[in-house]
Amino acid sequence: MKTYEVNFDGLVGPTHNYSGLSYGNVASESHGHQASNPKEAALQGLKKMKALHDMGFKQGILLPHERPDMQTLRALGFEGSEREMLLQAGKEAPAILAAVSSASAMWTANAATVSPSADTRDGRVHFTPANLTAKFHRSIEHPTTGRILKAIFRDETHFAHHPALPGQGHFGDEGAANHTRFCAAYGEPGVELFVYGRSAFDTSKPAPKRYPARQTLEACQAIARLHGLSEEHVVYAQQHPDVIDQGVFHNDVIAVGNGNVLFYHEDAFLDTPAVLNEIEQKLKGALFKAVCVPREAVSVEDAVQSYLFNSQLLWLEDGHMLLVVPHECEENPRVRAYLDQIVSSGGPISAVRVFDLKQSMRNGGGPACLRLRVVLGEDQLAAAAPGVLMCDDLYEKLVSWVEKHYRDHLLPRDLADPSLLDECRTALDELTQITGLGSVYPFQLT
Ligand code: SUG
Repeated sequence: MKTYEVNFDGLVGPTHNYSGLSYGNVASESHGHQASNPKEAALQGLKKMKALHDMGFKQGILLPHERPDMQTLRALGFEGSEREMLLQAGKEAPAILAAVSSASAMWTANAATVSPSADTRDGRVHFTPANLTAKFHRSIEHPTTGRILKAIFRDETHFAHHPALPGQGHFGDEGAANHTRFCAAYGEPGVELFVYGRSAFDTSKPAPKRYPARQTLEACQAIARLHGLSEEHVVYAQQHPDVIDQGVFHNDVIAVGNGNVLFYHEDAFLDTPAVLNEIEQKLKGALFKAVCVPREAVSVEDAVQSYLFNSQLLWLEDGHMLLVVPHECEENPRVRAYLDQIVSSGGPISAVRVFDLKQSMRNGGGPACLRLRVVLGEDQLAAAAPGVLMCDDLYEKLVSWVEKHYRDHLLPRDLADPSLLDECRTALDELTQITGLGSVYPFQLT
C-alpha cells in the first residue's frame, strides 16, 4: 500500500491583517498596523497549493476560522448586540479586538501535532491541536481547529483525536512547527523529533533572555505519551536560547526535515552533535543526511529575514528533495548564493522552487508555516473528507470564492466594522458547502 505525505495548507481568512500581535516574531512586530490585502494573501496561498498539486504532491486545505471571535468578546465582558460589541471593543479595547480578529489560523504548522499510524501504539493517526498558550490571539484557535480536523478525519478506526493540552504556560504547545518526522519511507516507522525552547520544571536548562520560548519540553513529552510513541522513536532537542532571542520563535524558522534529511542552521540546537547522533541511532534502516548551513554562509539574522528554513522539503520521485522557499530568499544575496550552491553540490537537495507569499511573510509566516503535514496510507486518504483535497475544480471554486468575498485592503481599525463580520460569516458558510464539511463554526452551531 502506498503512503503519502499530504500537506494541508491553511486557507487565509478574510480578516488577514497586520496588528503586531506576536512579540518575538520580528516580521509581525515590524509590520504592525500597516494595511493588508486579504484577497491577495488568500490567492498567493492558493497558488502555492495548486502548483504543488500540479507537480504531483498530495495537497489539502484547512479552513479559516470565524473572526472576529464573538464568543471570546462576550466572554471578556462585551455586551449587547454584535454590532454594539464590535463598536465598544474597537473604541475601548482595540488590542483585544485585533486579537480576536486575527486570521492566524492560516499558519497550520501550528494547528496540531500529527503522528502517522506507523509510529503509534494503536496503529491510528493521532492528532493533538496545539493550545498555543504563548499568544492570546492564537490560544483561541484550538476548539475550531479540533472540530475541523475531526470533520476531515472522521473515521475512528483510522484516526484518534486528542483535546489540546491544558492551556497553561507549563504545557505551551505550538504544534508541528516544532515537530519533524524522519523515516526511510512514509509508511515505515519513523523518528519524531520534538524541539522545545524551555523546560517548565527543570531549571537547569537555559532559557532565552529577551523573547519568550513558546514550547516546553513537558508539552512535547505529553504529546508523545498521548500519541503512543515509543521511546526508541522519539528525540527531544532543545532549541538554542540565543536564536530565540534573535527572532527564531519556532524551530521551523531555523530547521526543516523530511524523510532521511535534516536541513538546519549551525546555531539551531543547544547540543547539535547529541541531537544528530540520537536521530541517526534511532533512524534504523535509513541513511540519515544532515545538511548544516554554516553561520559564515548564512547568519541567523539572514535566516530570520529570508525564512530560508521555513521552507518545505518535499520528496521527489528520484529520491532527491525539492526545497520550496519564499521569494525573500532570492532577495537576500547570501541566501541566494547558498541556494545556488546547494543544488549544484550533489547533496540531497536537488531543486528549489520560489513562491511569492509576501502577505503571509509580513506576519512571519512562510511556506512551512502555511502547511500541516499529515502522513496517510491510501486507505486513510480515502477515509478523509474528499472536499478539502486539492484538485482543479476545487482550486477554481476557491479562487472565485476569494474573488467574491474578500477585501483587498484592510487596516486594524476596519476590524470594528460590523459588515466585516457579516462578510466573513457569509464566506465561511459558503466554504463549508464547497468543501462539504458540515457545520464547524460557532455561528453555525448556535
Ligand atoms: O504565531 N504570526 C504568527 C506566525 C506563525 C508562523 N508559524 C510558524 N513559524 N510555524 C505567530 O507569531 C502575527 C499576527 C499579527 O501580528 O497580526 C502572527 O500571529
